[in-house]
Amino acid sequence: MNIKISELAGTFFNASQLPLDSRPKILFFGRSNVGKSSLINTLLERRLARTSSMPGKTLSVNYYLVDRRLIFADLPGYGYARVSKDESARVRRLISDFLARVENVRLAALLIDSRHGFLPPDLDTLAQIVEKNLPILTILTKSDKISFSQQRNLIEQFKDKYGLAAISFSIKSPAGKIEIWRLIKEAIKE
Ligand SMILES: Nc1nc2c(ncn2[C@@H]2O[C@H](COP(=O)(O)OP(=O)(O)OP(=O)(O)O)[C@@H](O)[C@H]2O)c(=O)[nH]1
Ligand SMILES: [Mg+2]
Repeated sequence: MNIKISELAGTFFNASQLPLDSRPKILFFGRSNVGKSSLINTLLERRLARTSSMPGKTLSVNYYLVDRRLIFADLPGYGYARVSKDESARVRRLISDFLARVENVRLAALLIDSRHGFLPPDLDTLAQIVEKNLPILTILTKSDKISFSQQRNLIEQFKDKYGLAAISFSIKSPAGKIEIWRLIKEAIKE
């Protein structure tokens, strides 16, 4: 995929700022620090989304416009124990208000850390995505941190236990990126 243009197209801290927007969208959900912004940067081949080794970097919904026609929505990370209760509740509310309002979602990518698997807040997010009937793709991030056979087992487990298609991804290897782009293209076909 040759991306010609990508740019930050909006930053929203609360539901009242969310625009009505009918352009096709790919959403990126996941716990704080799971690698959402890093994945977006890898896909766009640019350091557009800010990343950090400190969890809680992205606290807003950020829209990236890709080739003038597709929106990548980088969602704030949830489940980080060290943010205040108020902040954590604000993030959860922002995500659920966003889900209630967002239009034309072509794919909801749910990122899960390969080392930790599903944790309770992920199941909560999964339930929200399922309730909205959105097409879902589970992406097992940081796959460089586990072995090849562990990756395979995890993918099997996601299929058997949750009925979810999952793929492994690492910012250190191009294989996952090619596959994710293939799935995105498939999802945005008219
Ligand atoms: N080893 C390894 N580290 C990664 C990978 N992806 C992301 N990281 C690192 O994990 C940290 C968090 O990455 P981010 O992309 O900022 O995570 P995020 O999900 O956007 O986090 P929040 O914005 O806090 O929700 C950074 O230090 C990244 O460099 C990966 O595939 N492998
Ligand atoms: Mg982020």
